[in-house]
Amino acid sequence: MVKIPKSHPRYWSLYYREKIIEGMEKGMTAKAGLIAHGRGEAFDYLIGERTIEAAERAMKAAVAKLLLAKHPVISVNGNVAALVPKETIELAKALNAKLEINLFYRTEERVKTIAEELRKYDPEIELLGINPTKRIPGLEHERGKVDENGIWKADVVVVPLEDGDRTEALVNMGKFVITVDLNPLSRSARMADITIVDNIVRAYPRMTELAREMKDYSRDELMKIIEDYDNGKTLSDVLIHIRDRLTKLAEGGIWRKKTLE
Ligand code: PTJ
Repeated sequence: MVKIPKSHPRYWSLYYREKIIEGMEKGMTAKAGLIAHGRGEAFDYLIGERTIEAAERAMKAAVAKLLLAKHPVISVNGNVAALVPKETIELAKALNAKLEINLFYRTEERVKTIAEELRKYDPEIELLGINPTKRIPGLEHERGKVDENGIWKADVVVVPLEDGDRTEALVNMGKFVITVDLNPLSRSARMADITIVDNIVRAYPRMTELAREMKDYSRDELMKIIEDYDNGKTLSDVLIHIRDRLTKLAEGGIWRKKTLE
């Protein structure tokens, strides 16, 4: 990994970019994952590279739903394994959720490499999706393979940084789908039951904090949070946030003022 000086004004952005490149070089992240990351970066710029109120609201509803779930599963893909391996394990533990490696561009080699990466952070962690025997109806080829004890059986599934097709197929299977996606306009964002429009590097640690806080809430309190939640409003609020932010920037002037001589 290229060493980036901490003093660099874009340190964190470059740091995670290097993580994704490293993930690809290790054989975890798909080449298309680099493109997906760039798209995420662009939306993060528009949002302001921070967790906005609409995302916080969505995270709270997601955590409430996951705490109430009978069989919650968190899906792991190549981008997630490169960016937040440790944080994914922490979140699964805080929620008592299972982890399933589920890849869009599935190869057995990638599954194995991702499992090895995750086990660096917890050698005992249970990982599903290694030998999946079930298939998501309507999804062709490798990407539809799921674990009988994982996504197949799950009532609530977290599918971050996901392709819209698979999100839709999971919704059609009757799953409650939670996604983390920086693009509020993506098919995944619009298909999911709860959409967290935030960078996964910020969202997962915050969700873990929320899970630890909310695990003592009563069933009624958790149900109320879910009932009051409106995903359509969340997505609208994100778009309004971007619009207002861009208007403010355009009116205030963001360019370096320079006198031409
Ligand atoms: O590892 P695989 O084989 O399962 O493949 C993973 C990718 C990401 C290549 C695959 O799922 C894919 O093609 O996804 P899409 O359709 O490009 O969607 C990924 C979405 O994640 C895009 O809408 C991005 O804006 C968003 N995204 C990218 N990086 C982040 C992100 N959202 C949150 N946090 C990020 N760091």
